[in-house]
Amino acid sequence: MKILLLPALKDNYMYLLIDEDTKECACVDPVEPDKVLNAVKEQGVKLTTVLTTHHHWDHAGGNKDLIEKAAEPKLNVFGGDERIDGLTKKVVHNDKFKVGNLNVRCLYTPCHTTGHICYFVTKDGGKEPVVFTGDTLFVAGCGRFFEGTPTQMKEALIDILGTLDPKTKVYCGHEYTVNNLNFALHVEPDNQNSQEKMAWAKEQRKNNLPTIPSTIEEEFKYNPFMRVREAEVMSFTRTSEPVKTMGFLRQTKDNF
Ligand code: GBP
Ligand code: ZN
Repeated sequence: MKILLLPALKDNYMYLLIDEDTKECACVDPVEPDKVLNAVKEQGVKLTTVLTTHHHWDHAGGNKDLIEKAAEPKLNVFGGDERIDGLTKKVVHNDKFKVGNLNVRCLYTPCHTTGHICYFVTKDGGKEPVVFTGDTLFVAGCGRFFEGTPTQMKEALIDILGTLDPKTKVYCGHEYTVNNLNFALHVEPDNQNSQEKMAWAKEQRKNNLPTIPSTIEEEFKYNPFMRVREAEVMSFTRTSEPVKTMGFLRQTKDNF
């Protein structure tokens, strides 16, 4: 399994997911189709699949153009929302399919939008799995709750993404890490993991490098939205209830 990170627009990330055995590949949220097709050509791989995390234009807005421009006559376009351009297969929670020899499992994580899907990818006998989290989970943060509730985001982050193999690599939809850590340190000023991640993230950005991927294990150490069960975070939100904590954190960050 090889993953290529392709920056797009101001702070979006697209990805190429390549199965090195078969040279088949998928792209995630190809908002800038020309960049994706150039990378496909350069890698000498065959693009068969589009994985769309959600319908927002900065993620799904390139689908139509890509379908027209792609060499493969029939790209499979997966997603969990009828509002996604070019959708050929609407998926639901735990739907499974293959990209070459790679196994993809769909994780339904509504909240940022009602049809948001994360894609969990493994290789039989392979190393650590990966998950493409779109605008549900960011490094050190999460997406705004445009179409959902604190209960839904708690389920998405804790019960679904949080129960994946801790070594799972997290590939998210935007480069928001430094901003997110600013907020994380507002919530937990003494969290050494957040302090260290901030120093590293600032250095990466200074050198024009991405802060992606992280891992699920790492997110539990500094992401306040993944830490809604921790005493330190609940003391900031003044409740002992994870869902209420989630709601309070989101509201606070929306106004931060
Ligand atoms: C920052 O730089 O950290 N304040 C952000 C950027 C995702 S994009 C602005 C922002 O609000 N980004 C969105 C988000 O969820 N951020 C998490 C956060 O602020 O903690 N989008 O482009 C956004 O989803 C969009 C597109 C929104 C179409 C609505 C529609 Br309709
Ligand atoms: Zn979005």
